[in-house]
Amino acid sequence: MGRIPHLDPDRGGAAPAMAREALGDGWVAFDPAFVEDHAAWMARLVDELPLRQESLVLFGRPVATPRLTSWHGDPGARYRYSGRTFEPSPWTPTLASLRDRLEARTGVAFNSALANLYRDGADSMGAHADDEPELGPRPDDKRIASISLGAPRRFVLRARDGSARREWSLGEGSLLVMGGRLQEGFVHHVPKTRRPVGPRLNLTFRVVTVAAAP
Ligand SMILES: O=C(O)CCC(=O)C(=O)O
Repeated sequence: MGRIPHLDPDRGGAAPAMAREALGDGWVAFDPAFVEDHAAWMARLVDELPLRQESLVLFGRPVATPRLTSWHGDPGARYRYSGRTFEPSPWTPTLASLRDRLEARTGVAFNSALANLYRDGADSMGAHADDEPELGPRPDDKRIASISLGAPRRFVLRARDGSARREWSLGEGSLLVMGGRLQEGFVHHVPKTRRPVGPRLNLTFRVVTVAAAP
């Protein structure tokens, strides 16, 4: 399938547009079953992706991330995060195939994706907003589509001023899209859990500014 060349929201593909729920100055849209056979997709991706534990700088000190990650995208789709710049690894066949399905569903031409593998309940993601400058200055550029495969985990969205809080159980093929100016007013995190949980692979597809070729 060809790439969708523009950012016309929610018009692409045969699937119906996702219903949006307004949240702060942005919105979220949720489909609990976007990917069927999620365990098979996850097994293929874990095999293909160069997932590794990164060291990030937090509060001036190097800290090993409590999860495995890999960053993928079109050439030049760099991403800066907690003091590190990540060059994109190429799309793998399975990742590209999920990206194409996502484009057909959302009408958004995603050019990059961050993969996070939570090995068990001790792995987590701290509170943050996806508001890096690479995601672009216009509100609608900050559109993040999050596919979760494997064991469900809590995903918590919290208003920075404490006025609102929403959470979803994301896993087993779910899709959550965050758009508008949501990232300005809200942070999100995936808490650790003491419950025995299996591995979960999360893929956040993004549109980042592509660096010019040297
Ligand atoms: O694993 C998740 O659901 C969240 C991932 C996330 O917050 C991110 O990639 O920025």
